Amino acid sequence: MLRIGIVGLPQTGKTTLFQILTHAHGSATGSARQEARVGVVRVPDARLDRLTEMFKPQKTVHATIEYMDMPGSVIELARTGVQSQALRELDALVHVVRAFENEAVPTEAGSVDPKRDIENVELELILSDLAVVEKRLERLEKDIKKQKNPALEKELLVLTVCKAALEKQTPLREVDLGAEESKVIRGFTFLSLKPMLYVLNLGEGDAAKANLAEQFAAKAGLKQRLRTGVSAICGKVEAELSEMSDADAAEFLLSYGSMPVINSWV
Ligand SMILES: Nc1nc2c(ncn2[C@@H]2O[C@H](COP(=O)(O)OP(=O)(O)O)[C@@H](O)[C@H]2O)c(=O)[nH]1
Ligand SMILES: [Mg+2]
Repeated sequence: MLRIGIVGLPQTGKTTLFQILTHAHGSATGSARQEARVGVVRVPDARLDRLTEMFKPQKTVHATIEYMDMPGSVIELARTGVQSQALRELDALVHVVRAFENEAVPTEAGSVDPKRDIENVELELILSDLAVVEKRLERLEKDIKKQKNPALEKELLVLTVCKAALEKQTPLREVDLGAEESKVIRGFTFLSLKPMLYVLNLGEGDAAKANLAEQFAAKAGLKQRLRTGVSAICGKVEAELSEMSDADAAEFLLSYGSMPVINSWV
């Protein structure tokens, strides 16, 4: 099962997105403050439906995804040893980036600036990995001096490449390591190595602007990055939609003049 962590700064819409994806109910700011909430969803798959129809098996097993609503600030999580463990266990990250203005919902930095937030969080993931790499390299150099060992030398080589990338502030997910090299570093569960999907959480006024995610991705230099995707939603509209019947949802959508579900992958 794929484990995907919904991360970001406080008050960006993480819990809202979690609730949309998992249809979980309850207060967005309630008891889920301290611990990550977990929701398992079945992945819709038209091919599987067709096969089930054709073969009528006793049981149909969908692929599942586990979403974790990671509370608080991902920066704090990445900085704290014990808590970063929860991040390390994830297969991929969804970074919810606040793009909606709402004075009633304060932002941590005092203003809405998606590009800044993305860069700050990325830097934190990179610094966390760099600390791990430096510590391991120190140890490796000592061990290799004592005794020649091809496996350790290989590890040294790969980690040196990683260190150089991290020092240039390049996340490891964007480093094109070979299969064998990737295997060497798998055990470190580096944070900046995890595939990343940025989800821009737009204001209601922007809900109908279908190409906003793409424009933003281009401006923020996020296009054509390895293992990186950009998408946009309007959390508030989506949250309302997910509570409605299909008929009500269709009517509600019409009032927006177009589909508020903005989904652009780059
Ligand atoms: N205006 C507006 N408010 C939103 C949107 N998404 C979330 N919010 C509000 O922002 C607040 C924080 O959302 P929440 O999902 O709890 O953020 P979290 O702290 O990242 O989990 C809540 O009051 C939400 O109703 C949005 O797209 N537009
Ligand atoms: Mg939350």
